[in-house]
Formats: sequence, structure tokens, C-alpha cells
Amino acid sequence: MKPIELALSTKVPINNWSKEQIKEIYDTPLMELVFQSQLQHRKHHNPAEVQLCTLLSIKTGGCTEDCKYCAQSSRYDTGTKAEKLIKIEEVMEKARIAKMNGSTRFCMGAAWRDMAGRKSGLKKIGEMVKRINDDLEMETCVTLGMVDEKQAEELARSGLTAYNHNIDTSREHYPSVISTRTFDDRLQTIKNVQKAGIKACTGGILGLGETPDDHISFLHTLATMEYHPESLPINRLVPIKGTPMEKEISELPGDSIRKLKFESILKTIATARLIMPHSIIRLAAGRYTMKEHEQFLCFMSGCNAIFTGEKMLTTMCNGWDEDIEMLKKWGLRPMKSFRKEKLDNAVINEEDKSSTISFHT
Ligand code: SAM
Ligand code: DTB
Ligand code: SF4
Ligand code: FES
Repeated sequence: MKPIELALSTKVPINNWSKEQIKEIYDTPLMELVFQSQLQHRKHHNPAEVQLCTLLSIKTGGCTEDCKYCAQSSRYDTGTKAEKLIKIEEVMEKARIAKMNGSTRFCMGAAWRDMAGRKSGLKKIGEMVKRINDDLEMETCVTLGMVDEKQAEELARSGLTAYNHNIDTSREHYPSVISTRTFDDRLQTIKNVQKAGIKACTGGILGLGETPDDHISFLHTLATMEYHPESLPINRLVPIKGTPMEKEISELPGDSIRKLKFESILKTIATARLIMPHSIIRLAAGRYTMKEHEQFLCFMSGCNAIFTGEKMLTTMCNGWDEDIEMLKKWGLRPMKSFRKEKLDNAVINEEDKSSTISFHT
């Protein structure tokens, strides 16, 4: 059976994909690939729904790591000032605003390497998670660097929905981007959060000078995890002045294989949709650099979540009003939170009945 047929034929996610199978899917002519990924999307998701997620930086800058793309590493002169962990009331205020604007998931990011020796920070973040869950009934997500099993369990006890920790790129390209922690360290954190019963949000950045083979290898790592990521963010590099990656690779002369084409973003999203049918695929950093029709194509290829709001962590983000207008124009609507779904299931069923777009679950 051809790999695309295999992807479409199974209800249960497959996690023994070979790189050759993934390459065959990735290299399918684009028209066919996008069409098949949309078919897969309709089998497993409501195609009219896009999850709205809002980010807040709760601890900005001063990070000891050397990720070559990052505005928050203390090793580069990017103009981002190091700050302390912000107060819970400020977090609640931002989460309230996000909810009022239609976001159902609230993600909090900290510029830390790991949580070692941060007992009081972890406790405070647990309180933030609990308050957002209890007072606002939003899904919660944090990204705090590496966590061990115990730290993950503590976050699980506070009611955390998802933990974001990206593999960022392929195993092969990874050492050209980060030297202060390994690819396997990253995989271990993802295992630790999954073991604690927290959903894993893990994906990466496109445009770090990687090749199409790296995209395939990156997808292979994600699709062969014991449990596919619940959420898979696709960031497009936002070149930050002062970092080693300040010049977008696509702007560099020569070495055309390493130039990120929009087409490669689509191929990566469509392939991810086919081989990880249940994952929520989120268009993340750098979306503001995309034209509307480019975003539209990403949704066609199976992307079903966005970050929306005032800001990403340090970079720009498309705002709620423009996003809600864009989604409406295309017949899309914000996804309900599973927390809310439990409460008003009947209402959701009524809405689904009247939906003009058919979908199967
Ligand atoms: N310190 C934590 C960590 O590294 O896991 C959490 C924050 S970190 C900013 C979260 C993710 O944002 C990174 O793994 C990377 O994929 C993405 N990111 C950071 N800077 C970016 C940039 N300039 N362009 C695109 N994505 C970026
Ligand atoms: C992810 O993959 N992208 C988001 C979220 N997970 C935490 C963060 C993007 C940050 C982009 C760079 C910045 O704003 O500083
Ligand atoms: Fe630190 Fe995370 Fe930025 Fe790397 S990506 S420098 S770990 S904040
Ligand atoms: Fe929150 Fe991915 S960063 S769901």
C-alpha cells in the first residue's frame, strides 16, 4: 500500500513510520498532497474549527541557553531585558482578556533552561494554572524548559492541560542550532510530561537553514513517538537582530537547498496532518509574516490552531479582531475548549447538526 493510502486507511495513529514512507508523502506533488491532507483532516477533525490560543511571557529574557534563534538568550545582544517571574494577578488579567476575545487555551512561557532549583517558581506557576482552570475554565499550557518526572507530576497535580517543549528541528541539524542541551534531553522532557499525564505540545521551527531531508527527519521523530503530540506547533523563524540567525536563511545568497520556501512549510504541515492525524497542528511564530492566502493554504493542509493576541513572547502576533474576521470570512470558527465541551455538550451537538460542512470523528 502507498504511504498516503496507509495514512488514510487507519483510524488509529501509526507510530512506526519509516523515513522513506514519510519522504514519499512529503514529495507528493503539492496539489495532490494538499488535497489528501484535507481529506485526512476531515476524517479526524471538524474542518470548520480552529483552536485559538494566547501566549504570555511570564518570565522574559536572561536565559542561559544558546539557541541561535532566540531573543531571550543572554548570550546575544538582542535588546531583550531579563525580568523576574511576573505576579499571578497580572497573569489572571491577561488570561481574562484572552478568554473575553475567544481564546480557549492560555499558554505561559518562561525563558529558563530547566526547572532545577526552582521550587518556589514551580509552586507559583502551579497556582497560576489552578486559578486559570478554576476561575476561567480555560485550557492551560506552560513552556518552562526541561522538566524531570517529579516536576511534571507537580504540574499535572495543578491541573495543567499541556506542556510545550519543542524538538525544534531534525536530530541531524540540531547541533548547528543549539549546543547547551541535546536532542535526547528534549525527548526525555517530552516523555516525562506524557508519563505524568500531561498532553505534549511539541514541534519546531522552519527556516533554520535546514534542508527538506531535515523536515522529513523532524517529522519522523515526532511521528514515531510512543504517543503522537497532542499539539504540534510549526514556527517560521522570526529573525532576531543580534542572534546568529539574524539574517533569515532565505535571504542569504546561494545554497538554495537551505532557503525556506513557503512551499516547504505547506509540505511539512500536510505531511504532518497525514501521518499524525489526531494532533492539533498550530501555526505559531512568524504567522504575522504570512499573507492571508498563505495562511489559508496552511488551513487547507490540515493546520487547525493559531496563536492570537497582543504578542507571542517577544515577537509580533496577529490580533484577535483580525483573526476572527479572517476565520469568519472563510467559514471557520473558534474551537470550543474541551473543558467547556463537558459543560455544554448539548449546545455543541446542536451547532454541529446545523453545520454545513460535513465531518467525521
Ligand atoms: N525556554 C523554553 C524552551 O526553550 O523550551 C520555552 C520558550 S521557547 C521561546 C519556545 C519555542 O519558541 C522554542 O522552542 C522555539 O521553537 C520557538 N522560538 C523561539 N524563538 C523563535 C524565533 N525567533 N522564531 C521562531 N520560533 C521561535
Ligand atoms: C511554540 O512552538 N511557539 C510559541 C510557543 N510554542 C511557546 C513561542 C514562539 C516564540 C517566538 C519568539 C518570541 O516571540 O520571542
Ligand atoms: Fe532559552 Fe528557550 Fe530561548 Fe532556548 S528557546 S534561549 S531555552 S528561552
Ligand atoms: Fe501552548 Fe503549544 S505552546 S499549546
